[in-house]
Amino acid sequence: MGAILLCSTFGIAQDNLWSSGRPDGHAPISIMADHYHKKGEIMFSYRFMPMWMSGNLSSAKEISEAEIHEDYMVAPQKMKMTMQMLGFMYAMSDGLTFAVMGNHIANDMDLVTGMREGFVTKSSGFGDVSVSGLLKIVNGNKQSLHTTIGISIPTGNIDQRDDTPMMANAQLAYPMQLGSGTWDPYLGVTYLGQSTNFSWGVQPSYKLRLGTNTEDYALGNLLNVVAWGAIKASDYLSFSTSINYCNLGEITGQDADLNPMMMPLFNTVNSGRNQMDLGVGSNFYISSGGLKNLRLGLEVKIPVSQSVNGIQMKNTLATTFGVQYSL
Ligand SMILES: [Cu+2]
Repeated sequence: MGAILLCSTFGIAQDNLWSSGRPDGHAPISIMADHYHKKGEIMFSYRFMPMWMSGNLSSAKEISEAEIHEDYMVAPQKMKMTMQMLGFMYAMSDGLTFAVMGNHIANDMDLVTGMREGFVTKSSGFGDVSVSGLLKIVNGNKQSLHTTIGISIPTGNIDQRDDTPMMANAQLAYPMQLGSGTWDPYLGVTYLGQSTNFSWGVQPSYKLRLGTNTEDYALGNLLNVVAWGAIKASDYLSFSTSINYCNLGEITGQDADLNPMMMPLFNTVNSGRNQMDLGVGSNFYISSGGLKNLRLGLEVKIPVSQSVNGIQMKNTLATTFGVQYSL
């Protein structure tokens, strides 16, 4: 009720509305569901998101391959995960925007045995599809608040296999799989604010896993909190910085095809992490002409602190390049 009153009070002065019609009217490109649309608007987006891992951590400290080989036959060395994401948004009304996202994932992992034999495993294919509704709570006084309620549908394959020196067509580690295998509802709240030359936002979100998947496990729940600020350098260019905290829970259950003594990422004790990332990015926005409402975004994120349960790979860099176009 309070929100409705606020909405109608602030809604009178159109100049006072928070607006997406500027380069920093969208959050840094790695952030999803940061904005909603006006009734009838449609938006398509494409994101290219490579991320890299290198070396291993035991809790928050680096651990050598030799130390890993004391307990496991194989040690992971490097991993690259490339996600490509397609998104579609449609505003059914000024208060409700519908969003669907699908992705394609390609993973590469370099590993080494205790006998120093190196090998590579690969997996690729379509990941999970998410469907969500973005509900505007209030927009006024150059500030906006909305909530996102969604569900991730387990379309991604979780039986990815590849040949290894130990076994042909071996089940691959949990992080090499393409989806969670479970239906994952999520809830997020996004606060946005802007002044003439600056903008900022905060978005906490939580993703829950329902039940266990066909391989008898469930990934940990995911808490994510991101805050960002941006400066509008001109009508078409902005620069941003962001700080992201995430807490991913431990895997429950286990995939019977994965021998926990083989390598750290086959053992669910080595799952779940806390991580803080610092990001810098830029948005480019065309506000008029034939390419009106075309946006390009680039963001680079570097982990500034990470602490893992047990032994896991160390994240080193995550980048996002994206194109968005609204009609
Ligand atoms: Cu959009």
